[in-house]
Amino acid sequence: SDTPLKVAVTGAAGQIGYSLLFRIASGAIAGDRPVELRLLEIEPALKALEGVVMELDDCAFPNLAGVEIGADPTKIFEGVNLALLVGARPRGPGMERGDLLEANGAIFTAQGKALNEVAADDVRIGVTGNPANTNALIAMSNAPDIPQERFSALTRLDHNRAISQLAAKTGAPVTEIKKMTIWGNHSATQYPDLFHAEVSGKNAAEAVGDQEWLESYFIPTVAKRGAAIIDARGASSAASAASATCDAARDWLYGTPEGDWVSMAVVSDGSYDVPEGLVSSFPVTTSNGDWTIVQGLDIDDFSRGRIDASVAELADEKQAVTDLGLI
Ligand code: NAX
Repeated sequence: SDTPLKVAVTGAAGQIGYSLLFRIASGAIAGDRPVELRLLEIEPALKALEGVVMELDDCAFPNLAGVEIGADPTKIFEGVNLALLVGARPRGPGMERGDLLEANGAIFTAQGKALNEVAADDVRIGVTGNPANTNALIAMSNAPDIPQERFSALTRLDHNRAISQLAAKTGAPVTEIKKMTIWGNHSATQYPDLFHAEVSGKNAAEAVGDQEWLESYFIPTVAKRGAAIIDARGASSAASAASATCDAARDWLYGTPEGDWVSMAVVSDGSYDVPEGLVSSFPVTTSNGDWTIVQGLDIDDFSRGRIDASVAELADEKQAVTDLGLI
């Protein structure tokens, strides 16, 4: 189609935005289809955002059909087909978890309501800003007219990190790794699952054949990769988060390849005993803009314990935002 895909990005003047906007404008989500960018920021960041827009102009991207910026979500989200909610309130010094949830609650209730009011009928909403799963739950709960299936939180970066670690361990190229799964919360409790993944068509856990590596190296390395990057870089992951945000949106809109799946945090229908209504990461396939949770995987006791622990954390966050009156 030649009609531009209207893509909103929030927190557009931030670190992730500085990588994400250029990837979207050069086709990482929609390929050759033109895109129109709608960039939301808070007032004090609009000047910096103007500078980023100057740079977007200077790239002369052939498929960038237009850019609009502003601080009012009901203007910026008008008619958008895809909304990437990246901007969030980071945890500051001395901030308790309740303060963090409350600060983000204010952002995601307002954005959920604005999307409900003005987004296109076919809108898909991807949440990258942390705490991503619970922010998605808040936005979803404040947008009653948008089907719940249109909301998702990003665990694709964790998924890609897990693929990369498995590739390094086995010597296989990343293209030979299929059916990776991240379960649960995008947090240190997430569970990257090698028992259903494949390396060159073989079961990954068997191909690795090293439960000690899986438990003591692989899982913590994937789960704590964000902290390792902050240690090394002095700033949190940004280019890789932007890349994963594009991967997730592209696969959601255009479908997963035959014989593979991806990880997305989506509203649970009770699959795998994850309580209905929690936004939790699952293995999903996508087609025509809709996702389906992969069914029928055998979950052994080891995996069950890991999934339950992460899901318990999500239930806890849900309770906290319920108590705050955010959902
Ligand atoms: P930055 O602090 O660089 O940028 C965030 C931007 O959001 C700022 O420019 C800020 O002005 C803006 N913002 C704040 N409130 C806003 C609002 N109400 N409306 C619009 N914009 C608003 O953070 P950055 O490094 O870009 O990270 C963004 C978010 O992604 C953070 O919450 C971060 O924790 C999260 N991440 C999520 C990841 C994931 O895999 N799900 C990985 C990377 C990243 O840590």
